[in-house]
Order: sequence, then C-alpha cells, then structure tokens
Amino acid sequence: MRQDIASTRCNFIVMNRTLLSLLITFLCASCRNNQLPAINGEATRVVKSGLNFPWEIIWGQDDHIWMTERDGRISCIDPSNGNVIFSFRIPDAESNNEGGLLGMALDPNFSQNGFLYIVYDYRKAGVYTEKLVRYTYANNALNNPVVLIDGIKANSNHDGSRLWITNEASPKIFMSTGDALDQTLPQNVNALNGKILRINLDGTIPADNPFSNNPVWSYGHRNPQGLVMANNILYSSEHGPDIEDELNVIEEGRNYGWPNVMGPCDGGEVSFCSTNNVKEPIWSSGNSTLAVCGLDYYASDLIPEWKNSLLMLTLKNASIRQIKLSADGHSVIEMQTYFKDRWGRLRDLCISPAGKVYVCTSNGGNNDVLLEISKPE
Ligand SMILES: [Ca+2]
Ligand SMILES: [Ca+2]
Repeated sequence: MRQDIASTRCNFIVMNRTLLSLLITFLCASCRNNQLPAINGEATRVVKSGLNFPWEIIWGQDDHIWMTERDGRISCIDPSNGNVIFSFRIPDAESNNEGGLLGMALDPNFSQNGFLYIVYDYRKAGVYTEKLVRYTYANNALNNPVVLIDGIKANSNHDGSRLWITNEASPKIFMSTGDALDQTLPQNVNALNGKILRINLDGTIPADNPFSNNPVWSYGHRNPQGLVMANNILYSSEHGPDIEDELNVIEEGRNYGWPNVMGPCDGGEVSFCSTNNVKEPIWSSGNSTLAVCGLDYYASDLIPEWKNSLLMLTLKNASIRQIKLSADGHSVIEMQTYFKDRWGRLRDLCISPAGKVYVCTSNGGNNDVLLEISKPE
C-alpha cells in the first residue's frame, strides 16, 4: 500500500516535471520570439558581437568577412562561427569621433597579390589628415604600406569614405570624400574634399579623368558614405544636413550641388543648378534625414523580393531600405523599410555569393554586432 502511494506520488511528480518542462520550453520559445519577433528559424543570426564601431565589411574572395573598426583594427572573420582568423591594428590611425579607420576594398586579384586598400585619418605634422593606403596581406600579416592619396582634410565628422574597385580590364578605385566640415572645398575641383575620386590601382591618375591630372571624378558632395557600382552605374548615398539625404547616380565631371544645392534643384537653387549643370539626386529624403550610409546591390535569388534592388542602411532611421530601381537603373520606383529599430544604428553591409546579407551596427560601447540575414521579416 505504502509502495502504491509512493509510486502514485512518484508518477505525479514525474507528470508535474513533464508539465513544468513543457511550460519552460514554451516560455523559452516565447522569450526567443520576443527577442526576434516574426523571424522564421534562422532568418537572422548574430555572427559576432562585442565590436566597436565597425565601419566597413567586405565579403572576400577567401569567403571570409573583412572588417574595419574605426579605432584602427582590421579583422578577418569566419562567417560560419564568428572566429577572428586574422587581426591587425593600423599603427598611425587616429580615431576622433567619426574619423579614424574607415573605408576598405580588396584588390580584384587579392588571392594572388594580397593588396588591400584602406582609408584612414592620422596626424600629419600635427594636422588631422586622411589618406588612402595600400597594404599587402601575406603570411597572415599586413605589410608594405604604400600611400596612394594623401593630404585629404580630415575632421571629427564628414570624412566620407567608401571605396569601390571596378571590374574591368584596367580596374579603377573610386573613393568618396566628405567636406570635413569645410564648405569651401566641395565646389573647388582642385581640393580633394567633398568629391568622388577616381585613380588607378597604383595611385596614378587615369588619363581619361574629367579634369587633367586630377583624381576628381565628381564634386559638390557633402558626406557620401555609400558607394556601389551595379549594371555599370555608380550609385552613392550622401548625408544631408538636417534635410535632404541623397541617393545619387555618379557621372563623370558632374557637380552635385553642395553646399549651394540640397536635394533637387528648387526655389533659389534653380539658377545655380542651370549655371553649374548640377546633377540632381534620384532620391532625396525631403524635410528630414535618415542618415543614409552603407549601400550595396542585391542580385541574388536567395531573397527574391530584394532581387535587383539597392540596399541602403540608415543610422538615425536604424533600418535597411530596399530601393527598387527602374529598368534603366536611373530612377527610384519604390522604397521599402525593413528591420526598423531592431538593432539600432546600421553602418555597412556586404552580400555573400549565396545571397546572404551581412550588416554591422554602429552603436559603440563595444556593443556592436555583425549580423547575417537570410530572409527579410
Ligand atoms: Ca546634391
Ligand atoms: Ca533643393
């Protein structure tokens, strides 16, 4: 009898434990759902946490993610597990608010020559200055820095800078520069600030640049922080002041208006625009700003709803913007917002050959993350 009671009690406890375990499973699933609402399975994944102001991420030919952080560190990350397989600190990079180690690009023949191009701010004879430098990656180290462009004015804000290397027989580097808070520079074609620059991979100036012996390709820019070429069209995202963030199609020798013109040519800007042949943005944000940043082109089948769109990140607006383009790529048909306020400020993205989208945040405090997106919500 006693044994029966004990056995019943035991069964009762086992049953309660089962219920408790089911309840815990259910609650944990709810917790996870609260953290990542409306996400199916592995739609998003944190690849790496504990980053501090990552600025550029690139999918390398080695199937790893190459990343800069503003304080001067370059890392190579295994996207499958977040392991850092290589890390190097640029010795003379000096971080100062939005300045520091910024844009990066890998050479089209990186797997053979190891050439890696970076833009960073440093102290040159006491003056905060920006330069474009080529390093060589070999034997798990970065060596042989070669300065390709120097003497760009730097500041604690408005330093650009993105790099884009073209896919052509004689590849060119495009580089965006900010006005470094000096509004006299963007309209001066002999100054390097407030420009999209174009040079050969060895730093020489292409003979077919619009201004003779000058790296300037386009001018009148404020702070372009997104740059991508797709279908032979060069696109750039650009921060406006308190109004008129812009998405521009960059054309040779054109004037993009800053500081005389913001967004489209209207009101008192019209005469300046016609006198100076100003190229208007294909999209602008109107009476507010989103703080537009990293820009890339989505060509994969993995996320069909994003195929053949630009993806643009925003800092203040904390979202991914999908930009549907017209068939000729020269106008915007529609813009969709994804993941708004999910992870805070978003700085840059890259896309793997499999079509996964990688995004890095820009919140600081060693709390930044590198994320993988396989599906929009
Ligand atoms: Ca403009
Ligand atoms: Ca305007």
